[in-house]
Amino acid sequence: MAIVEQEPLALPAGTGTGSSLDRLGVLSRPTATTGWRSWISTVDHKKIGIMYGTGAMFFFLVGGIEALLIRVQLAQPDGKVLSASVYNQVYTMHGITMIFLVVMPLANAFANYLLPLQVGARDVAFPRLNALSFWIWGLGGLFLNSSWLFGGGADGGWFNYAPNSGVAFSPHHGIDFYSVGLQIVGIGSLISALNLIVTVINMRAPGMTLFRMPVFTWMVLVTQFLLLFALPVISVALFLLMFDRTFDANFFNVAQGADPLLWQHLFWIFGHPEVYILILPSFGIASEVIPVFSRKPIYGYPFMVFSGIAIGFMGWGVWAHHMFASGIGPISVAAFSISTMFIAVPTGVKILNWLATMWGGKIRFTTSMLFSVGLVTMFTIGGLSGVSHAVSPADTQQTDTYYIVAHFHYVIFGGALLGLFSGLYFWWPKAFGYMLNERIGKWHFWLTLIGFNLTFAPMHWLGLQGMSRRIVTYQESDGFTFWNQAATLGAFIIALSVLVLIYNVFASYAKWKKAERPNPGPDPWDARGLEWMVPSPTPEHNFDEAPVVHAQDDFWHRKYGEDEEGRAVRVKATEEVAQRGDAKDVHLPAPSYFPILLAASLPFIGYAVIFKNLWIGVPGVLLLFWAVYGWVFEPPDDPDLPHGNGHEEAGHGGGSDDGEPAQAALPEGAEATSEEAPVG
Ligand code: HEM
Ligand SMILES: [Cu+2]
Repeated sequence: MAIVEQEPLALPAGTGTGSSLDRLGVLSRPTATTGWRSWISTVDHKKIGIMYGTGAMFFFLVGGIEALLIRVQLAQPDGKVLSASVYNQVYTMHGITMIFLVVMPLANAFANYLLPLQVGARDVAFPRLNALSFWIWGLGGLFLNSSWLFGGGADGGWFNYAPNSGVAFSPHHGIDFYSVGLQIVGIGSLISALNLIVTVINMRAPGMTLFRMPVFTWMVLVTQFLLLFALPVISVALFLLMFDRTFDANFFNVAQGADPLLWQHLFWIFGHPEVYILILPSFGIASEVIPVFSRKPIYGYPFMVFSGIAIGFMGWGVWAHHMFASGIGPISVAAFSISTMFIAVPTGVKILNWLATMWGGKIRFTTSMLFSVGLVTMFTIGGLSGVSHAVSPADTQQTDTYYIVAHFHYVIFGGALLGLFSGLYFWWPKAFGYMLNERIGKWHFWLTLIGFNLTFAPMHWLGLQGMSRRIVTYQESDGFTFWNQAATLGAFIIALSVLVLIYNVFASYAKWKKAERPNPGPDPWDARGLEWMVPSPTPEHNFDEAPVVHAQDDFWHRKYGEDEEGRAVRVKATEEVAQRGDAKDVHLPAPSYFPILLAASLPFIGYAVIFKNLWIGVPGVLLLFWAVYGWVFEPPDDPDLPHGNGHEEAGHGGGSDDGEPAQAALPEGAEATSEEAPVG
């Protein structure tokens, strides 16, 4: 079948001719620009980012309710709220949901929305693939949670060690949904990772050299490479587990000579880089927020970037610190103990650089800044307990106790999630055109911080006193009651803080609407990145003209010069350097239904595998072929839609590392600020 480049091929008969399918508007090009059709057919990175965020917040509520159930069960000795088997399912699904369906997609929400803007691009490299990765993630997450409707969730913990994960010990389908569902979700993350990597490499604006990119963009880039290499490892492990459970293979069956440690190695070769996949984007967010609210450039930009890259590399050499008590032998234990201690160095560099950025700065404690400071302090506590795990004899005491549960909640919740909340308050006006209320925001912050520490701090000493993790209950005589009740109270304070956040979103929107939608302007925080150069909310086409970049923090340098003492002096008003966002006929990738259709085929195939029923798979396979067929024949951009607002002329989309813009046309009247001037 010959594919003629560029020329849209004649669409199959019946499309665009009023046939029933056309009346459904499925095969013909979606033209809706508002309403649900515009969302399910969008290929706009900003809308996709907002959908990732909304989906992740939905799953945060699901994972949060599971966390409250855990805490209610453990609030008193001999608890009877949940049975042991349901308890196993609840903490397992809580862990899986919070990691794969909350923190990862929330970070991806920011990456999708911001990365093209921060590098000065119109969109990501492959807009339809981007939509596909979102729908695969979203439908994969629902598929995974649908296990609750088919006998219950996975119950072997979020890392489901073999042989516990075998049918012999977990006969219901929960772990089948885990092995198939995470493979589906993984496909979405992999496609997204490729897309974002190609966007950074190929789509940077003229002059946006790699070492002029914001730290957030760098941390997202490192994260995508970690995803690119880590996801295939867990996919292989899940594939083997699926075969063991569904097709009676023996990859982890001891009786057939297999070694269950294979699963642990495969899981943690993925699992440890996974923790950096969770934290690096939040590190990037803090590196954007702290300079803006300290009114100083990030301290040690190259060190910030290289320490992130170093963490990305070193993260591959520490996985067996999760297996110190699994019998891997003293040599391996010693080696992984040392490598784990080393990884504290680049992490420490980041913490020191954030403190040095704040040092001597004019600090504004906005809600966003408070959450970033929260990240720095809570993550440091988590990092320190992490170093204590690296001391393998001590870890033999700590492993599988609540000391570990405390540790990873301080780094993932205290680090990653607080960082993501910081980003939420920082970029909310850019995405939605109104500010979140700062007073309510500060309530959200303090309730979160107090609830968080009341929940997880006691777990350090509960663990050292011998309270194992994953126990459904304990006896009065164990002496764990008081601090478990404190932890449960803390969990409910966290729940209250989440309600305050939701209230803030709706109350701020209602107040803004009532005030006839006053616009916060392109740069409400007086910030530094290119994303603040375009109006709020960001126009669909992002930039009117390709921004030509001359320095790191280029937008800041357009606004501020430097006096003799090196102090920042305003040289231009924001209105003079910001883009108006009113360009017409901009060349935009066209919406499409085929990404969601293709994604929708995967759960069918998943159910067919789990229930070993090919009939269930038939609609999935048909949908898959139809979607691929439609996708191939659908021109990526509709000839009827407006084209060419001069972006092609400006060589938009092709970053060039020599800093020389290919065919750049600087905006009317704009003059570049002095090259490379480090303005404070
Ligand atoms: C919202 C407040 C939260 C509370 C009250 C909470 C509470 C808990 C508790 C008590 C456990 C231990 C269960 C056990 O071992 O029996 C647990 C496990 C876990 N939590 Fe959370 N958590 C919360 C948020 C989070 C967040 C935000 C994340 C990650 C992003 C997370 C990730 C995990 C993981 C991975 C596990 C391990 C599950 C397993 O043992 O397989 N949690 N959580
Ligand atoms: Cu680890």
